[in-house]
Amino acid sequence: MNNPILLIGKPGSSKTVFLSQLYLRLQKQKSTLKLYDQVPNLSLIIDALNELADGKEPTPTHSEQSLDFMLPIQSDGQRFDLICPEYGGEQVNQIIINRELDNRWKTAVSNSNNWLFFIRLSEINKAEDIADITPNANNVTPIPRDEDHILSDQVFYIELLQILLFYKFNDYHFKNAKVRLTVALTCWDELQTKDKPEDYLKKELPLLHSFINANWETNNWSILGLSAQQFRLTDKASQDKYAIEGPEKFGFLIDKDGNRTDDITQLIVNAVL
Ligand SMILES: Nc1nc2c(ncn2[C@@H]2O[C@H](COP(=O)(O)OP(=O)(O)OP(=O)(O)O)[C@@H](O)[C@H]2O)c(=O)[nH]1
Ligand SMILES: [Mg+2]
Repeated sequence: MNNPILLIGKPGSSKTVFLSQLYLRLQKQKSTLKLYDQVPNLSLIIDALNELADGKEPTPTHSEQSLDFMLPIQSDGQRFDLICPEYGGEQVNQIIINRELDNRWKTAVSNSNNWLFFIRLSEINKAEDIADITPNANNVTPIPRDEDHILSDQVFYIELLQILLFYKFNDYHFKNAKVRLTVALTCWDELQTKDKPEDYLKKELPLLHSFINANWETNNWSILGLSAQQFRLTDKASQDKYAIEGPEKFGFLIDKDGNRTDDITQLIVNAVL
């Protein structure tokens, strides 16, 4: 049985690290989910697997790459083939620039009722808040020109969801019960918070939280924290930990109640209908 998950995330949002760590967890049998067969297209993540095993951060995925990564998964005796695209996140930026999906994305959106939405909150840009500007007669802030206009990430994510919902023929009269939406706040280790993931999103991106809450059935969406890598691999001590103990020893998930588990495959359990 095929069970396509649409993984949606901007560049640098941890897509490749997550798919690599997910594969390693499954392969080393360190999770509730298991593989029931060989993974057919491992070449898609082989460079990232090698880099992580050497304690190096993976190279960004080529923006042209857009291929499906398939994992034959077994859960409680049930088998399903998880299909998840591995692509350069620059494509997501292009969706917002062009306000449309190319054919591959159209097919992916129409085939999947499980959307896994990656947001790296440590890297978001926020719109300038007028309340933060102190008027000063000697230093008048120039009025921004049109070409200076940049979407805040919060608006970016809402626009993106609206575009995806448009191609899913969403009827805004009803709350969404068809597409299961799982928001993963990635690189959770960088946030240094004890908040529950939903509380944190509400604090950081309140409009996005309201948009999702207003448009999805309560039991059809959730927010989790994900740290697929657990820490940056920029210093020698961290690199050595990866190289000596193995990447699969690291990474964790924060469930919606704020509890931590090392079994990051639970994100898939949560994301699949
Ligand atoms: N601290 C920390 N860094 C992470 C984590 N996951 C990924 N990173 C780092 O963030 C950067 C981006 O991660 P990738 O997995 O390549 O992101 P991506 O979404 O595949 O990016 P593109 O391929 O450009 O679309 C890399 O330098 C990773 O090492 C994490 O959980 N914690
Ligand atoms: Mg990538």
